[in-house]
Amino acid sequence: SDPSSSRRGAFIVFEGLDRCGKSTQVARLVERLKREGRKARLQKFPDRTTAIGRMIDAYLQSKAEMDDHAIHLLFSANRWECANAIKRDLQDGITVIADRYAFSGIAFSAAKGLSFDFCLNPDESLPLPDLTLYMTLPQQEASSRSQFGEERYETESMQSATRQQFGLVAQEVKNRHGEQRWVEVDARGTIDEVEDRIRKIVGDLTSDGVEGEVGKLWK
Ligand code: Z5A
Ligand code: MG
Repeated sequence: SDPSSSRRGAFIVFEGLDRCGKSTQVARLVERLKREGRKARLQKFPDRTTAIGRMIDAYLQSKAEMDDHAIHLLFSANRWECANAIKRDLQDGITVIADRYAFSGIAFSAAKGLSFDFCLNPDESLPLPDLTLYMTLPQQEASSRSQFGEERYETESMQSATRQQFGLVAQEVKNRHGEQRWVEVDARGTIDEVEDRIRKIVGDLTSDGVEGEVGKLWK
């Protein structure tokens, strides 16, 4: 029998502060996998196209105000409405690459002052990423990239508070789910240089798939 048939797609998440190049690299990775003949798809969070996503979009563009707890729960609900499709695709052998996920949810809301536990709980049992790539870039380099500062959280004080919270999130992932699930990527340099670093890190996961069930976040 073919051993590869029992393997599912990998669930890979890209995280990091603003303008570090997540969307650029996620698009490159999905394109490369497809070129190589693999099944892969992109999942953006927030997904601004759903009804909940449109409320989030209005909030981020400061066209709507919302209590901090309420917007936190909407970001989480936006992930839950996509969770079954992610699980089904992984079982069907599709590699799912997410542009942000629950870790942004915790880091940004905790940076505003909500309790870490409150921030973590609504995402409990969501599909567990097999690998999270946390892209790091010094703040001055991020601020100098195009369009920084257009949305609600794009201020230097918010970004530095969020950076601190991402450190706590990383620790939580490593403690609960193992060191290997959270890897830092240096996001400095050209787009090609960063792509190369990422290619080396994701190599086996995207070529061989993953054995076993999709895990549950924070369980
Ligand atoms: N948020 C939250 O609070 N709670 C949640 O649960 C979730 C999110 C999921 C919107 O997210 C906000 O929602 C975000 C977190 C919060 N707020 N903040 N801050 P978003 O993902 O929709 O944000 P975005 O508008 O897509 O921006 P971004 O993701 O921060 O940018 P990026 O994807 O990391 O960067 P990029 O678009 O790939 O690149 C930015 C620019 O730099 C662009 O012009 C590129 O061409 C350029 N670039 C990229 N790579 C390079 C290199 N290597 N060198 C030079 N220039 C480069
Ligand atoms: Mg982006």
